[in-house]
Amino acid sequence: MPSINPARVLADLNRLRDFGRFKTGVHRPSLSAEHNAACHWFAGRMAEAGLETNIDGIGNVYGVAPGAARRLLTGSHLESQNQAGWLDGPLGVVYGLEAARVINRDPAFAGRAVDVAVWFDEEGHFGNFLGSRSFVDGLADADIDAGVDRTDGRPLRDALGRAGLAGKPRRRVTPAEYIGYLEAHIEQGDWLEAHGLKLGIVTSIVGIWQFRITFAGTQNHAGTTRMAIRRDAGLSCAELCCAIARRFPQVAAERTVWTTGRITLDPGAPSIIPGRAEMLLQVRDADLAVLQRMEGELASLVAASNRAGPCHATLESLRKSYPAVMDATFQAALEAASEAAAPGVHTRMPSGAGHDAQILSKVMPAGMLFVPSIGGISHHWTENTADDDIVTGAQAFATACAALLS
Ligand code: HGY
Ligand code: MN
Ligand code: MN
Repeated sequence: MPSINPARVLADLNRLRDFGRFKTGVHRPSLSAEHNAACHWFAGRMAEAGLETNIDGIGNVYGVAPGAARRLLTGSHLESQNQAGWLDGPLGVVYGLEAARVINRDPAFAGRAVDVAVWFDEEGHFGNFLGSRSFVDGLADADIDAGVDRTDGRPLRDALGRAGLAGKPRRRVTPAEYIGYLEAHIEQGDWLEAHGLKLGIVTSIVGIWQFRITFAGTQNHAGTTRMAIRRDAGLSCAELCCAIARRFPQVAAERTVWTTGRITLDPGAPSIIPGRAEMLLQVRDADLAVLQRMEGELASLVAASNRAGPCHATLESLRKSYPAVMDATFQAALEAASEAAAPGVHTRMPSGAGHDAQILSKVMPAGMLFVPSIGGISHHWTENTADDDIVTGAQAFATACAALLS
């Protein structure tokens, strides 16, 4: 079985940390200068490994081994959440590159190869898995036209143009082009660490349903407007958050989670009653029927808010990714490789985070491998994984790639 180069894996990961460094993490939003630079640097590393590289019209970065008849696709993403961690994404692309390095040039794997993809915007700065969806099922141009940066409102088309990608064709998967897709990722939770485990074989990936609820009230003076006649959009928003906190636990399943990640009050001044409020709510579960049930409950709570008044709430569905089950053969290969790399300290587990693997699983067998997150922290600049665990994961990943290509 192939042996990875631990120092090279750690060096690539730490080099990627330089692109948008923020405290001990990174701030590398999609199509930022730092993200573009990281993608170009990584394309150079793929070229050094003998892969033919290309950045396509949606910003996916591909490394393709020339001449192989039997291919395994690997990958993840290089943009980060705002002011977040250094490993969420980069771990998977570096593992894929390392597997390509130790397998593609091995005469024992003649005619077989590992390709690597860096998927654009997994973190959803502009939309819903735009990069991997573009590769898998084409992604309508209208979705790109509609994309705006959720932080600064930049149109996606403008950002693509500034990155030199305007008008470039977008690569689309062809049937049977790959035997499947394998992605490594940090767990982003504390299950592995809490149970003294080193590797997680992912069984399923949650669906993420994202909603915006907007409250229309009446902006007015905070001092002279009598309490009895106020239409305070901020208060109505807070009351819905409390109603959700009371009702959702009664209808949720065991692993259902929900988060109000952003509340915006307009105009957001202490002496002005907010005339408008907006909340972004996200619900996640691995069961489609549960997601549908939670959406129904949300609609009921919004309707109840409107019956009670005094503000009017509008519910919008912003994005829906669907749950995915990982391929059984790929899970078995990952489990065998995990047993070889870390005997007895691995487990099968669901993913509470969304990943591009759930998009790729629509058109090919897909599997995922997790490594521990220290303290279960992620989407925060303190996100980290011990070097030894990074190296163990890289070895298990390459071993699984080789087994699947054998
Ligand atoms: O939010 C997620 O599940 C992923 O980390 N973007
Ligand atoms: Mn990620
Ligand atoms: Mn993430």
